[in-house]
Amino acid sequence: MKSIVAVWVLCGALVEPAQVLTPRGVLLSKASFYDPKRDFNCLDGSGTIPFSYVNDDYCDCQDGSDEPGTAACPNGFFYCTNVGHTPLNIPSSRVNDGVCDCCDASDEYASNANCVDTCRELGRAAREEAAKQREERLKGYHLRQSMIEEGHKRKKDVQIKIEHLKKEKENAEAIRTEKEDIKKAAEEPEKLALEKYQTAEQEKKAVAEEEEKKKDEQEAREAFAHLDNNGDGYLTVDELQSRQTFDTNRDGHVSEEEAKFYLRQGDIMSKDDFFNSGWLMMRPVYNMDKRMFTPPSSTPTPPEESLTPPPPVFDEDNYGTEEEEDHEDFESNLDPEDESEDEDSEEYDNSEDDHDDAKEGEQKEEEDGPKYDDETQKLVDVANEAREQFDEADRHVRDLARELKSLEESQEKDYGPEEEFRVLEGNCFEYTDREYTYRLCPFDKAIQKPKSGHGETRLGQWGEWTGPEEYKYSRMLYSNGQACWNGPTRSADVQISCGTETKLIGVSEPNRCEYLFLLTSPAVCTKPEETNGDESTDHSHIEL
Ligand code: MAN
Repeated sequence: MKSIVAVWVLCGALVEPAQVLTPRGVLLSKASFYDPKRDFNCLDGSGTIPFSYVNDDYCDCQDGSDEPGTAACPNGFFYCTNVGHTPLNIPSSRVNDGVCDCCDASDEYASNANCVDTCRELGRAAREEAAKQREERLKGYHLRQSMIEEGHKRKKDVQIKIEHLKKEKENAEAIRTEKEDIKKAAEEPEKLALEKYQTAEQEKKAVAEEEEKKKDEQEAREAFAHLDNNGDGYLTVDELQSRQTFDTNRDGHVSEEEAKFYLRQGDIMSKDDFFNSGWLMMRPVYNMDKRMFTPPSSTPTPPEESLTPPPPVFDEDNYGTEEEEDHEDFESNLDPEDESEDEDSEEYDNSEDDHDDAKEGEQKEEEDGPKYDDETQKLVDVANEAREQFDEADRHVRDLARELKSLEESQEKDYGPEEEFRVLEGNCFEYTDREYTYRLCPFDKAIQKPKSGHGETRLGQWGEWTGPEEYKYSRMLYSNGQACWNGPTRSADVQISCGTETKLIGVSEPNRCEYLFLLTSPAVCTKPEETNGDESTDHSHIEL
């Protein structure tokens, strides 16, 4: 049943010094298991067969080890020696399948594929390519040595600069303390001299406030007398209902509810309550009411266009443009939220007022002469000069502190085990594809810029080394970039391979807003292994 097709291959060219015969397709290192004088033990121990069953085109062993030279076992492997090039392990199914897989043509010994042995040519080309790559790697490795040297030098220089800056900062701090003392000494007499001005100013202000208060009180008294129709010292619902100005919903008459609103929900309001709180509510509408009986100062405006509720009913002929202003006052009294808004806008207005005041002050000063007497002015000038000098000294200290901080931070960064990446700091590398130009500034940031259009997108800030444990310096992560619409923040993964130049050779976006940068750099070039001079005998095998 089993035809014995034990085909023997002479591998003398490869094996020194003793010549070994192996069945077809057997890996040289396993040749000793195939001894024609003994039964064959399947390599996985699944059985023992007569040696004549080896390569008989029938699969006996579970691991396919009895059929290294045929396609009989689905899980077997065929070994091509490929003399002159690299040996290869191919799946047994490729034996005699009409396709040349082994460059020495050994896998197609019984097919019509007419394969020819091209191992020597291919081997030569591969060796040339390998030599070229080795050369590049070596060149990169030497460049890496210079990067290391430069990195160490820079680290030392930065350290020297840090020490220098620390001293400079100490001096600057001492100067600042001096200037601060001078400033304090100058401000003391200035403060005393200005106090008398401030006191006069405050007194003037107090008088003005007092006058204003009196004016308000007088106004309130007059208003009360006016509203208190029967002069009994109380305001009543009836009395307010007789004043159209309290018709807040403009339905033509003042309802009891509207009147009570101004009486703080009561039926009656005493004079004291009116002065304490009632007047504050009534004043805006009352003043409006007053104006309605004053001849207009400008063309009347139709009510519907200019007013929003709750305005008073008014005499169209007497309606003036100031009404809106009063209406706002009215609303601010009714609605606490509006009040805060009004405060805001008042604040805003105040700043303008301040500005105007300052201008006015300047003008006034020009008109009235200098603000202070000679002696005070001198003290103010001396204090101003001292303040300026202190500010300058303080600025200097802060500038030095900033510079120092940035250098110290840079000193703490991980520029690789031998400082080999340090020289890349401060440089940027670009790559342009169809849509974008990408820029990588090592230890700083990664950027994306559309070719057409403006603006840059931050893809990430320098984060950390993320390579595998054995060589973590082969990968960098730039994280916390601009947020992706409806997605995560952008990030860039930078994978570094050996090259004679630090260069971006590709950028892609494998996942939305996650970018992959391919960077070559001598910084990752390791020393190539020494070759033994006979590259044709490279017998490492590759399993397909
Ligand atoms: C921009 C670019 C793209 C990114 C989209 C996500 O167009 O940053 O790379 O995929 O935003 O919306």
